[in-house]
Amino acid sequence: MNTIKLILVSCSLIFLMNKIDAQNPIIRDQYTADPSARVFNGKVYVFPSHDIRAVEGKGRPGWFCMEDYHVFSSENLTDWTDHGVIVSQNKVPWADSTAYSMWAPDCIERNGKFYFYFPATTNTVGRFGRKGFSIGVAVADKPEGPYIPQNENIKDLFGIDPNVFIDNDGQAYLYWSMRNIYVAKLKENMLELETEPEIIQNLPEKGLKEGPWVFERNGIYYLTFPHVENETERLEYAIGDNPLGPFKMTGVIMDESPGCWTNHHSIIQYNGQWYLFYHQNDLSPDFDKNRSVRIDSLFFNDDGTIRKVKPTLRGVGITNATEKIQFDRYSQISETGVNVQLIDTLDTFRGWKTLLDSDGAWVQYNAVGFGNKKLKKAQVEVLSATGGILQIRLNNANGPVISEVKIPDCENRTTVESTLLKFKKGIHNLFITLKGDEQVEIDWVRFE
Ligand code: FUB
Repeated sequence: MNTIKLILVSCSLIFLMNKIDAQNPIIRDQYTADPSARVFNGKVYVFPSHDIRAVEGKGRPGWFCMEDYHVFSSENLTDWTDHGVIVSQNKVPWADSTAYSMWAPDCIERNGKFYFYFPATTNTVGRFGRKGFSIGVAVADKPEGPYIPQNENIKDLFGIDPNVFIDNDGQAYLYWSMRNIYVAKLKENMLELETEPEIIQNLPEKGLKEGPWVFERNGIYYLTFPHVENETERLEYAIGDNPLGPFKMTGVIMDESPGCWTNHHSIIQYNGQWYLFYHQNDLSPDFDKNRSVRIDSLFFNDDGTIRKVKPTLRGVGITNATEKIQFDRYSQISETGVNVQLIDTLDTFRGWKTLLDSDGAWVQYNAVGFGNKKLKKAQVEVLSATGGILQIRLNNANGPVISEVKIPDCENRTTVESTLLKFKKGIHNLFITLKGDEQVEIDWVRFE
């Protein structure tokens, strides 16, 4: 390989291995939806759909538009690596490469191979006399790929939202949806159905059901899925003692979210904690078919039922004090005097800013890791036409002040430094409070 080629390959690898640090949403440089999370080799991998904006000639404007899949990985649920495109519609022999319909996927490991299941519109006319959704598989030796799509979709399967579950006895099951939720056993090769598809019974009859996700915990099989009980999708679950059912409707995991009609999720346990991966439309407030993946912690009651998860902006994971702490992804805010807005509504990928404008207004941001090495300064990226005073506090809105930041009047975004009055090692919940009634816009805070 000559030098220029080598430089080009290295540059594209750096691009593909893009590192993203995050709270919620966890990926902020592109739209992501329908997250299927898996633990492979001690890391969490997320296989989402990849929403893009449809334009004339590329997808159907106003509708879902997806042409490929990326995979992301993380060891700390905070820093995410984008491994780039793993499957795209023009590389799948059986898929219509003009359909932009690569909807919710899933991936599973078996005997050292990684099986990536994805729906797409077929390029041939099916049993309903038209092209329709089916599910196919792409296989890889590593979770990051390369994935090789099979030549054919799974025979006799019409539907979307594949989910695979392998039981303790080694039997694999494929679940999917098409108004109802279906299940069939998979053959040992993971590529073909072993049994006839069956509709799972005893689920709500009215309202769309889709996006199944099945897991087992302490002998209970959980069938979890989005369902439209009222206006938009909420996450519900049923339990049973067999992967084929019968299942009994048991409860709601997450209520309907305002602004985003769909929700689609997965549930995993990682390092002893359970997590719910789901999506909302944080980066596209005006169009809910450009979605973004979020994570929040999930907890069980002693009887095995699932406690309802409240969606948060803070999400999960520890934020390192020396990295930019985005307070707009807050854990909590005061009842008045705080407003979170997009920095640029025309380029939502630039993120958000926090506006404080009344004395005592505060923003709480949990789980900041200060480590053991003494930090001496706070840096705050701000904008304020009048100037003002911010106080950074520990533990609560009246807790000890660890830094007082005097903001000069500035017309452009400015980084202001202040001394760290107290250093406490470990992980802390931080508060920023406004002293006085001046208006101050905060982009981020970090410590040195
Ligand atoms: O992403 C397209 C579709 O929206 C998914 O397949 C459904 O589960 C819903 O999230």
